[in-house]
Amino acid sequence: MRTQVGIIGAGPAGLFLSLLLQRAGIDCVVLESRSREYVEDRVRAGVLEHGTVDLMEDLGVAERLHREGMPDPRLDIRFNGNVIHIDLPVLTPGRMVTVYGQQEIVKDLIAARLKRGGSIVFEAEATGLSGLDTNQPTIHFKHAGKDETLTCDFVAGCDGFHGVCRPTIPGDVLKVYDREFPFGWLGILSESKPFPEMSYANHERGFALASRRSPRLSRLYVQCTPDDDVANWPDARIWDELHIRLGDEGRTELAEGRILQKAITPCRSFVSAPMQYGRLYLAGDASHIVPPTGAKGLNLAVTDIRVLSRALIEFFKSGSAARLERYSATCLKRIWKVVRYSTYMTTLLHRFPQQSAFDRQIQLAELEYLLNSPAARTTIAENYVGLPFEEE
Ligand code: FAS
Ligand code: PHB
Repeated sequence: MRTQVGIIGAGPAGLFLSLLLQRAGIDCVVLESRSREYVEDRVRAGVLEHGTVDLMEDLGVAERLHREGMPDPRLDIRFNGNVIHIDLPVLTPGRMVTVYGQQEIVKDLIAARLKRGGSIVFEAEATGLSGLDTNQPTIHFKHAGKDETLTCDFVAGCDGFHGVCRPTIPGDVLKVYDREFPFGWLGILSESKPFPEMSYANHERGFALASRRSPRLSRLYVQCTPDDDVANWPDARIWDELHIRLGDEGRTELAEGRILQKAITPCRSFVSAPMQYGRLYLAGDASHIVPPTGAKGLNLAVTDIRVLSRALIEFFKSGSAARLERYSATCLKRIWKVVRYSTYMTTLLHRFPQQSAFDRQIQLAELEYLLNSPAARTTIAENYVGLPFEEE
């Protein structure tokens, strides 16, 4: 097989890239190791920044998003009986976020890609790359029990944190920045009336979050140990901890319901640089992950793709490689600001096992400061809705 851009991974990064390149008349092929059903059922992120919604509108794939997505003007932070209200349109005039499940975005993007005649090869697992230092790199992959190759002008590594692309960059070239937090998130999807607001909680027993996917579907999280197992979390224990940590001891606020999905996600900040090597360009989780506290993983993948698609289109249209050469530097400036924000929110809201009494007082003082300072709340708001996109 041959194409101009070989895209590994049909997550948000790979799918958005395929639609942007296709619209510019650039031939690309998406290779995805899992089945279509699997990727469309994978429950993950849920909060879309303004910029992500704008991109979906720009690509003409936002019709269902506007019908089923939920514009979210506010987030609450609960601690010690207090509630910090962060009103997004007040603090960042005219801006807010939209709640819409990542799996719904993936469905919309796959449908659009296929309807527009683009190709996605499902159950095609990339096993390696060769020729990255030439202008004809090759992706080696397995499909239908056969060893196949895809030769291209460029490879887009959109294969997530456990993909094959990042490890292709030599160890003496790739620098890794890594912080594993001493806790994870147990996330559930439940058939229950959601909380009216996006509600985060810092509680003595640990962090909790009440989010949603629809007026009848709740997305709820509790902090757990990093090596925890869902088997340790029967439904009753999950609901008990959610009621307590969200300050609903009277059990009058949080509605319970049938739990449809349970999974544990580690909390980790990870950045790898550079995000390019020869004709390979990494985007999204293939290059970086952030703790889910800031609701940024998906949105950061999208901003990488905005930069990469623009650079590739410029190359194919004008022959200029200027944007490609500075791709990594351009993305990393924003990535580190988002990692900073996600790390700040994670440090603010979780109970750290080794937390000293001093650190606990600092954490509570930070929360009190947010409670009483519009300026402090504005800094959270402007990061939460999404920092301005500094077009290069
Ligand atoms: P993805 O991981 O989404 O996509 C990579 C794709 O590449 C996958 O479909 C994979 O099957 C495929 N692939 C991997 N190796 C391959 C190979 N060798 N060949 C072919 N294909 C291959 N973010 C939030 O903002 N909020 C959340 O609540 C949240 N929860 C999360 C929960 C979990 C369990 C995980 C893992 C992540 C979560 N995230 C969350 C982050 C998540 O949303 C990512 O940021 C987002 O999926 C990034 O998109 P991609 O970069 O496209 O990577
Ligand atoms: C979600 O709805 O999945 C969600 C919301 C806010 C976060 C993380 C995840 O910070």
